[in-house]
Amino acid sequence: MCVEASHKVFPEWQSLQASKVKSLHRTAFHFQPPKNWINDPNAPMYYNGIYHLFYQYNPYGSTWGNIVWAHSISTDMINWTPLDPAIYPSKPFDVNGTWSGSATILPGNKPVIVYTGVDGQNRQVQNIAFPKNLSDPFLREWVKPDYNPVIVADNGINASQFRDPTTAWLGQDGHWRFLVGTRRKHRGMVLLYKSKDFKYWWKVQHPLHSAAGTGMWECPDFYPVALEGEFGLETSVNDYGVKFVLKVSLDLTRYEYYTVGRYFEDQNRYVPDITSVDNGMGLRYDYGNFYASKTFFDYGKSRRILWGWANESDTADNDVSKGWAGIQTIPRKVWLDKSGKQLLQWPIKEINSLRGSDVHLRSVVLAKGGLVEVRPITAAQADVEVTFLIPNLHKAQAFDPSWVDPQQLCGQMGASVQGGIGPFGLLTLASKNLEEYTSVFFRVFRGIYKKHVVLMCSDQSRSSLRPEVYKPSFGGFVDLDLTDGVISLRSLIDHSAVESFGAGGKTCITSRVYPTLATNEDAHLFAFNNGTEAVTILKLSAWNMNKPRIN
Ligand code: DQQ
Repeated sequence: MCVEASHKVFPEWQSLQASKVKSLHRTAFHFQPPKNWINDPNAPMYYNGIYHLFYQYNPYGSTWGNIVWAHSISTDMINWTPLDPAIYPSKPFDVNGTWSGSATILPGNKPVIVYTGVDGQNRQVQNIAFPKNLSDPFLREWVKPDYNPVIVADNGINASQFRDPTTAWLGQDGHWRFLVGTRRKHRGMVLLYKSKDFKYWWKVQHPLHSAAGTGMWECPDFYPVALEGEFGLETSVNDYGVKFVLKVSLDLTRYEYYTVGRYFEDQNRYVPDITSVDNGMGLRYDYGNFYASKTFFDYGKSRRILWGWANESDTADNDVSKGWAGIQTIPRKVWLDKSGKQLLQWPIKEINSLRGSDVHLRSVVLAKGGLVEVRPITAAQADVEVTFLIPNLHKAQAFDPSWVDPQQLCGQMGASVQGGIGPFGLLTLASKNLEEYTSVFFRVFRGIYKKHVVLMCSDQSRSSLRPEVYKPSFGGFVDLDLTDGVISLRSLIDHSAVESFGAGGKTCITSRVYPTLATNEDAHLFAFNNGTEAVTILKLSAWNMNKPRIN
């Protein structure tokens, strides 16, 4: 086994087709192709009324390898139609790989893709591709001009660590710009390239931004967010009413981090706000299984949409035997929180169109040890929204300031470890007698520097009776003013995926799990409280989710 572009390569498996695709644990309303391996979402875009999603895909097996850009289209980002791969190795400048990249809509309404090619000498280079026929509404075929590559690694850049161009933006000076991820020794960074014509590119002397000790920055994303309101901004907007977000996918940890800050275009620098931790330990879009994400500006609905890849938590030989691996998370709208310190994320509203029959609870008190089954519902394929009220906030246990790692804390204090206020939340994908469940819950502590510290966990440790599965207890803190004692949780449950949104999308966690008992009709959903203090379910609504047409 070796590692390439951070993906484990199993040479003996990368072209091994499963004889039959196993449907157990396949998701119903998440984006998946019918079989094989997928990873990063690429070049998502909205063009003339159609959403395009490209993604890294292995046409020959369910581990990473033989990567092409698979292509699907949609009018609602819920139902998807597959097309033939749009970009695949075919030229000297990408003969060894067509890796991740992004789309830009050029003036005159002309889309262009910039992607990383791996050339004949295994160097990572940046290439561009245009639609062959702009009057084809589906943009099926893409042409790579012979003047590619448009960027090669110059002296001082490690050509095997030089990839994943961002969407380009147009500066005040009329020059295009995009970023490419790289590292110098252990310093992760994004290099800034400029062009007048999108063909000839030159590198700005210094990186737009870098951080010591963070290693290779994969799949960077850089975009403006409005200081007020939930609407999104086109990537070239840069005025007094905006801040900027820089997101990087850290190859070292396989987690993603973002900062919120200012972009000084004339100095070619991005400076994170002092409230944004900038050392690879700061804010994350998602504290669970979520990587290589990318946003795009949806011209149709003036919002910014985030796609992320949720890999399997299963072993590679199980991926091979089930014949598929990887899903894309539900597209999320992203915007800046009122505090200006973090983003908020929420599943696109189109997902609500899949909601079928429903069940509602109101004003249910969950005393210490309380457990309420939410039924009748197809708990393996559901959308749940719940609002809790914590009446006795003063009973919260003290927070120890040495608890800096939320994931570690969730690992030590699972759903079965009694607390003061919490753990309370949901047991998703639960078997009838609770041999299996994925718990998504909160704990509230009394803080020192702030009134309350809220911890959110998505705990996979009891998710499956199968011992070989990776079962972390993911966790993140929720920056919430709890004075009214109200906190909300939404979970999208889809057979092997549990995507959860705490406090209106302040903290999000995606889990991939493989129950053996809690499958299909045998899956259950519970609300629970394992704190000494009672909490009240002010309102809970759960819906069966219908299955859209996906690929
Ligand atoms: N996946 C791609 C690379 C990228 C990595 C290769 C991130 O371009 O750096 O499949 O998952």
